[in-house]
Order: sequence, then structure tokens, then C-alpha cells
Amino acid sequence: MTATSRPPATDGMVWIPGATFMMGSDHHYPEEAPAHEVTTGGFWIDPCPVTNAQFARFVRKTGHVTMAERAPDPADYPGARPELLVPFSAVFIAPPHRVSLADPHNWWTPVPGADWQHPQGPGSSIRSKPDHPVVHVAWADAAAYADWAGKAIPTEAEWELAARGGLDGAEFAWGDEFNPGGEWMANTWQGEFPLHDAGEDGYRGTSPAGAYPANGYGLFDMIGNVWEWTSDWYTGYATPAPACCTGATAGRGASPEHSIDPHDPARIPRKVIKGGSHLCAANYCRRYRPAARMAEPVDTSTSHLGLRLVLR
Ligand SMILES: [Ca+2]
Ligand SMILES: [Cu+2]
Repeated sequence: MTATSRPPATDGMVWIPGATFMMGSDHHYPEEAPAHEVTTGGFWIDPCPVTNAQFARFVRKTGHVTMAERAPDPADYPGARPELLVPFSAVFIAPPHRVSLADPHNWWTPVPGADWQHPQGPGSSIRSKPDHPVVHVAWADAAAYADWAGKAIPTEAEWELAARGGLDGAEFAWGDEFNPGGEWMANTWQGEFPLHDAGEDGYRGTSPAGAYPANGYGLFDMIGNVWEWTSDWYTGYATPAPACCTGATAGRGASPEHSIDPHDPARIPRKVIKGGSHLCAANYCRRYRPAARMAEPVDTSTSHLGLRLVLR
């Protein structure tokens, strides 16, 4: 942390009035069900995800070094392959031929030297992308940025309320039709994932923040472009909250311990991420919807995950 100037807290932010709304969905993936009523207080939210230019300013002012730029400590990853104990981040690389969709390792590659300034790995840069969302930020990087900005990472309920744009119960952030009037409303993937992105929406990979129409609250890129971190520890909505936390909203009140994937040998706790990304495709991952959610280990950074901030 430094004492240097911070952006004025509500500069350009949008006020989301507190509300009771239906969170989740009964019509898609099991982790979104059951739809349930949630109440959240009012808050300010940034209209766009944090951009490369904004993150660069944070790094200049604070000297922050992201997780992806540091070598993992072998003590935290017993049995890890030595090639993964160097600084790396996960980059989407389209396979050269059709692969099993059951194994994300077929397109996610740990690339040494991939980080927020080199989103595709060494040799790539963000020079032409100052207005694109920052990517390759792990949870600790997102939290450090929020601290510096004097803001916070949204809860899942805040994020979903904001993404719905006042259209309670709608499929998408803009209504019930994916391409209303033939218009592209978000940066997703067209064509057969993970082989070929036809880019019919105008972009392959990330797009500049604000390139698609805003939702009903005036928020851009809530859906598609990049996933966004939320502050909630992951749990299934159908999983009963631990006894310590009864009274908490369904899906909330999970602990780091409860969020861990039982198959993960490193036992890394997981946060909820929201919004889907430019990699979401009809044939593989229809998560370009406000209700959609995924669990992301806190140590993980990828080429399709960024953040946006709120102020309470
Ligand atoms: Ca696209
Ligand atoms: Cu997806």
C-alpha cells in the first residue's frame, strides 16, 4: 500500500439499489439450482471490469507482483511436477484437432511467463489492449487491487443482482433472447469449441471494456469477455450451510474448508466466479448468463478471468 492518490471512490460507479431477487436458475447446470430468493443491500459498482491500463497504474504505484509472476512454494504443492514450480499462468490454446470435452487440460495450458502483461505467454503483450480487461489475476491480486482502490470485490449475490440489470428471472442480462434483433450483446465464442472461434460477435479473445451494449443498470461486460472474481467461498446451493452459519443466504456462509474440491491434492480453497467469458460456447459451456457460476481455486490465474469492484 502507498499513500499516493486513489481514484475518487464513486467516480463513474453505478448505484444498485438493495433488492430481494431470484438468484440461480432451475433450467441449466446443477450448480445453479435451486433458484432461491436472496436479499442484498444497495451498493456502488464499476460499470466495467478493471482494465489493463488501470491495473498497470496499480502496479506502478505499489510495486505489486502478481501470483503468476512468482514461483509457487513447493511446500504448498506436495508432489507437484517440477515444471509447475516456476512462474506460470493458464492460457487457453486451441487444440489442433477434435478433443474430449470432458478434460479442460485439452485446451488449458500452464504457460511459463504468461502473466497480466503477457496474456498469451512470453512474446505477447498488452500494448494494443490498454482498454481490455486485465487477466491472469489470482484471488490475492484481485484483493490487493481492491484494497488499493479503496473498494471491494462483490459478493456473488451483489454481482448477480447487478448483472440482471433489473430483469428479474430473465435468462440473459438483456432479456430472454440471446441475439435480440440479430444483435450481439456480449463477447462469447461462436462455432465449435475449442477448435475454432468464428468471431461473429466481432472479437476472438478479449474485447475492449464497453464494446457491447450495457445492461439495464448501465453496466458493460457483465456477461462474456472475462469471468469475474466474487468474494464468496464456493458451495453448491443445494448443500446445506454449516451449522455455524445458519441464517446466512443459501450459497453463502461457506468456509474456505468447505469450498475445497475433494479431488484436489493441494486442497486449495475456491471462490465463486461469475459472468462467463469469450470462451463460453453453445456446444460446451452456456455460462453467458447471470445465474451461471463456477468454482475457481484462489491460487489460479487464467487468460479469461478478471475482476470488477464495488463500494458499500
Ligand atoms: Ca467473441
Ligand atoms: Cu464458459
